[in-house]
Amino acid sequence: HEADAYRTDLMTITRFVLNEQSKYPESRGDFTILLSNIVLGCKFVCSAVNKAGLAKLIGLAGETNIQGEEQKKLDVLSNDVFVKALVSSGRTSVLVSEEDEEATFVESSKRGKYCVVFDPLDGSSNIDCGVSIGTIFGIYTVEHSDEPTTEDVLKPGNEMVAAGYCMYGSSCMLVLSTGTGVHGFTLDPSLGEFILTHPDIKIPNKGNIYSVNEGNAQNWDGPTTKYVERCKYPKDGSPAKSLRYVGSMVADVHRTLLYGGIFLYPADKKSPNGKLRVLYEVFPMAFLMEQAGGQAFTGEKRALDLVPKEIHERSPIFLGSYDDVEEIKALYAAEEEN
Ligand code: P6P
Repeated sequence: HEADAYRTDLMTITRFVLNEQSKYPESRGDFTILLSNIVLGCKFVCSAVNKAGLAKLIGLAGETNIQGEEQKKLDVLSNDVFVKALVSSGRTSVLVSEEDEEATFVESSKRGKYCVVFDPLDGSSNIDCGVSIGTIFGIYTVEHSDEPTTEDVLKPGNEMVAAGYCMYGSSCMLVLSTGTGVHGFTLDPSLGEFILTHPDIKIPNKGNIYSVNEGNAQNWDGPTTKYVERCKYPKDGSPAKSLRYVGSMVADVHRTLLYGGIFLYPADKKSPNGKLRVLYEVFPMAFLMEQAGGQAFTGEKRALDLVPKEIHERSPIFLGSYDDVEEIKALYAAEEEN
């Protein structure tokens, strides 16, 4: 019977990307190779994250491995895996990681045409309490400059060619856009393959969830304060919004993408540029939101139009359902006028 037969038409992420690649006859498959190395990194981190709690319980953490190296913290380990996978792919020139103060410039024999900016394990402070965490990445192409420099990555998000995240939660889910919509793939651990489970994700135009750290409310500026007030005490008789805040960006953004609503990390008096990093948190999530029919705003402009000056620069961010972000844009515009 068809019903109980195994699904034989498995759309794996590799097959999906190859299908995309076939749309560009001149493509030499570089992106497919790059992505397969990012996918390898995600599978490794998924496995390590799922063992983390266990390791702690049975005291594996803190032991030294055969090289006599101290058991590394999960985010350092994740970073090492991604850097090594990306360099050995032979398809990258510059890497920027949340974990590394300086950019990584790939030596010439292994250099390729992509620059990857990533947070290998965002929200890692949440690991010990079992909250979902994630890897976030964005991909630029680099013009063939003889020596790569940070100029190759200090580019506006609107020049990114792809972006995505992998969430390590109840299941391991990779959400990716290469510029033709947003697609979700779920890891089938028995196959070790990411299978297309959420083709062409579209965010609802309006949601009834707002997601912000209310603990910072005393430091917010006028427009954010007004917007959150409206979420809680709507003037137009509509129901108040629900507050959902995990405190792990990938988890909060993933819920916003699937259920709709708005995620806010505003500027505040303590952090005038907010907390989230432009290159490897704001840009990739803004890219995905726009590809899914939503939008992302910094309080001043479209997030993807920001031009970062340094690789770990921060920016305020308001992203999610198109209509919800429109509302806060109007409040900031009104503030501009007076
Ligand atoms: P706060 C996690 O540390 C993180 O970088 C993001 O994943 C998350 O959205 C944000 O910080 C949470 O910050 O100040 O609300 O704890």
